[in-house]
Amino acid sequence: AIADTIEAVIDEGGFTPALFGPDAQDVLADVEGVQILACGTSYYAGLTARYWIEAIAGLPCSVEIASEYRYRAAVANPKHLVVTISQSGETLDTMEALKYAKSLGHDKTLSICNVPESAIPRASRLVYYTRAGAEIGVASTKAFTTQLVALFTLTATLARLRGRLSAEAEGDYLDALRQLPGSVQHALNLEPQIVGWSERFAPKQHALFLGRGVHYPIAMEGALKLKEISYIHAEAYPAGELKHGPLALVDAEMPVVVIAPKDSLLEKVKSNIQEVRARGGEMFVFADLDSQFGESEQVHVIRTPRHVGVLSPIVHAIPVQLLAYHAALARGTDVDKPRNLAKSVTV
Ligand code: F1P
Repeated sequence: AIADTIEAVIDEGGFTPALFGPDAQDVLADVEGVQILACGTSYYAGLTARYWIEAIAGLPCSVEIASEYRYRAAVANPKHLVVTISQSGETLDTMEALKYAKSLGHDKTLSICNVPESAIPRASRLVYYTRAGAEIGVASTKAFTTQLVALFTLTATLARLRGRLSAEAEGDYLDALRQLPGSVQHALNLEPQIVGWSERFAPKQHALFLGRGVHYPIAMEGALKLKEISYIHAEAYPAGELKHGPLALVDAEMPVVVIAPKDSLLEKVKSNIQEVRARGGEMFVFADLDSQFGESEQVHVIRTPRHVGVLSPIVHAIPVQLLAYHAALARGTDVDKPRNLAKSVTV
């Protein structure tokens, strides 16, 4: 699915507005900020993109849960691009948020969606269809990774339009995208090890997920997937927030999943791991091949692929989703049709 999305970028010859529709040059050229609106997993894709949009495109970006946005007296800047993200394109809260944004005077609207001609893209000026194929299960999984590729593409396109993307940087990002399917395949190949972990999760009632920086939203995605399909109560925290409360929950019965690739925050994450360890917590660490981690009785490590830089959250989404999937299988829940959830939340 990711390879198809990337191929489209490469076919267009790089990060050009044409990827977002015929009107895109006009709409995107003078964008001064980005407002992202989405629910659930799509919201976490937006939170991930915020790190990219601020750092690479140099634009202010806010991300809001769509079901809340319309209850605020939001101050609209019509030069801000409103990006809705929705796998189904029919989520009512996201649609209502889009309508509210338009009523405030927002005219620059982009829908990132997986279902052609669904309601949200029809109501948007620009559309980017992710090529994830049909999501079989109710919980959004492969749509998430393709949403992230789409959002990275948007970021690089905005950066280029703003003169912030050198030819060299563009080449590097395209290379990174080309290599992404291989890294994702490597992450998928970790499945047997993840099955081993999932058996330890299955009897648990609760779990914590920790990440820092751009990997914090991936921790949130891991926690949501675990809740949605295995019904294990899970919460995600930025690792630095642990000492401000959640550490009180840590004991031998609370598995702690940590996303710890070799980025500039790794040393801080390692010290958070020590905090958990000192409280007798059992840790399950996803660490890429470049980050040094010693295993112990309390610290289990799965090595994700070599660090892929800015695209690292895309690679780390795979193992946390697989962990939820196998924990659900081990508990005997219906992974495709979780209780109380609908494929498109239209109420
Ligand atoms: C949003 C969403 C999914 C979640 C579940 C319920 O859907 O919250 O992320 O996994 O399926 O709906 P969408 O707007 O992305 O279609």
